[in-house]
Amino acid sequence: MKHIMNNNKPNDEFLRMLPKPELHLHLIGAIRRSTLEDLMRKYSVNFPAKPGGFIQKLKLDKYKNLDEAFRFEKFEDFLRLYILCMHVIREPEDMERLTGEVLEDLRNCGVVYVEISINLPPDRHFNMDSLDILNAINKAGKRVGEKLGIEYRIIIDLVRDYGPEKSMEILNSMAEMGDQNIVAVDIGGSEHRFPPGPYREVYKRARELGFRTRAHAGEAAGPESVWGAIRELKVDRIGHGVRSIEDPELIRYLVRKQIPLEVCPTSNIRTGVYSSIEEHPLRKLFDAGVKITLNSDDPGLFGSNVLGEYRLLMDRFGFSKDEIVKVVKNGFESAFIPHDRKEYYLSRLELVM
Ligand code: ES4
Ligand code: ZN
Repeated sequence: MKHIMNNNKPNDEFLRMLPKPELHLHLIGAIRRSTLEDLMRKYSVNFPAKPGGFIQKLKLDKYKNLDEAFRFEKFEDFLRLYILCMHVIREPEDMERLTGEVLEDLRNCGVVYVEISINLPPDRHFNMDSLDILNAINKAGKRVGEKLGIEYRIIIDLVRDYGPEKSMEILNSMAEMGDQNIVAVDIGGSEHRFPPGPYREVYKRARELGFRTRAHAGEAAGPESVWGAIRELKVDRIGHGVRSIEDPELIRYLVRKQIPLEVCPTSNIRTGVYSSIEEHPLRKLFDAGVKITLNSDDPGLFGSNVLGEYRLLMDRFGFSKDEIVKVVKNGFESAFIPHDRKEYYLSRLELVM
């Protein structure tokens, strides 16, 4: 009679114990606040801004202190804070520390598999080139991942603001770097200013090189951006995609093809895509049969974490246990790993049910 006793109402312990995937996480945006402060001290990047200094160049000088900068309400202001973080990750040891801490924080939320996004700068970034960055991530990733029991892969964000030519250069350099645990490419950055179309050849080349693909779309721009990612770039997954809800034909297409959306509700509130959780279309997307996955995007900068996103499913979107498990399964099924690895994670889920 277990199934009668067993209600379908989730609780915190259930959410924590579920072995979860995280498919949409920017490594830089996952930085701990305390680590950002440490690194700012290390490199003497301080508020208030000095004339001609970096804080001013980045237009962060309208803030008196870091607290104020963390209260961004617009995507542009968020990106400025993101660039400040990049600016104080200068040495391989900074990158290793960041990676180790991020994996530790994820594991504490019950994440067992993560795809980490990172952008490779077009030029040397202080004391690191692209290979130094990847080596640092893989060094910490291997060590901490094995110790804590969390598997990771890397997604390279080609950043639309760099333009397709620069992106193609970065992509071609990736082909020469040997095995770096990279599974896919992405275009993040300013979606509203850079539509996907011009990236068609970059994505074609990425597939030829054996990479899987996703694009940020339907976050800062509307359904046409998602259509572009699908038709022009032929992506495997959509980063965000929530604004697909504005086009019923697109919703039917996403359902029929089961194209995964990487939904990040807290991110959408913090960057102003929706003004409240009540307005967020997550529940509508799920009920329509869209294959949604749940992710945290930039938890360090949003002051959130993956577990908090699952709490939103439970407390604010009214998801049952079964519905939450469906979202977790969607994530493992959509991961850029071989079929047998997916089966492994799906079977681990069975054990906690
Ligand atoms: C993004 Cl770094 C980052 N975080 C959240 N949303 C994004 N869209 C494009 N880049
Ligand atoms: Zn993102």
